[in-house]
Amino acid sequence: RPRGSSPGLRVMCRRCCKHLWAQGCPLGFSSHPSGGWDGFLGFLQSLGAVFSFISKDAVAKVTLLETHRQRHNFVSLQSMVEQELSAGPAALRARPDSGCRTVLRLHRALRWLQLFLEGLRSGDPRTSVLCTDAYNASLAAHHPWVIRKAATLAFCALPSREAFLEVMNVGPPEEAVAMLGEAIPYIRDVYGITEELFERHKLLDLP
Ligand code: 1PZ
Repeated sequence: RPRGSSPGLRVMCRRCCKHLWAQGCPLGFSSHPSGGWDGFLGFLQSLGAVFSFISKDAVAKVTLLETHRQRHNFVSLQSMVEQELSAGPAALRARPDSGCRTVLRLHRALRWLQLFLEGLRSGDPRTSVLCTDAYNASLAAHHPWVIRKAATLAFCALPSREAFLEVMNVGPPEEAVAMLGEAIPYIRDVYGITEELFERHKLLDLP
């Protein structure tokens, strides 16, 4: 997609976040396919090739979850966790393609997103700094050195705050900021629900 043509965050935030939140699910299980992540990923892809190593991984994860959802008819994140745990926690830990370990990666990325969007909303113009800080406070702890290095390099290519608010395609900057204020609480709620569920089932460190 060319720059600026992404329905991106507007679609994500106004519609998908509400779907996600309604079902308490971060992914794949709402009435909206892929449960909201497609809005973000379209937006990420519109930011250009520098971010494609990130979007490729995210697309692979969303696709895996969508395949699992269709194959097993999962209706909620909770039902997926229950089904995958039914063979016991050891069997789940041994699976490199489980829905749970995949959701966990996106769950950590959602924390990054929340922190980053909060920073963007705050008015701080230094997008790369906001992004790096959000990353260091979330995903970085779970990534090996090379990934941290590559991610930090990619963040330098982020557009300015003005350009960023513009590619969000919401309208004038003030409107984009207002939309963030509307969307962030949904992201926070979805994050909290998943965190609680995974903590209860001791899944927060799935390899
Ligand atoms: C707008 C700028 C976008 C920055 C996004 C910040 C996230 C940086 C993540 C960099 C890692 C990408 C490379 C792949 C990493 C994978 O090794 C890990 C672990 O998965 P495993 O190897 O265990 O299967 N993948 C992740 O941590 C998931 C990363 C998903 C990133 C989704 C970003 C959503 C962006 C929305 C944009 C508005």
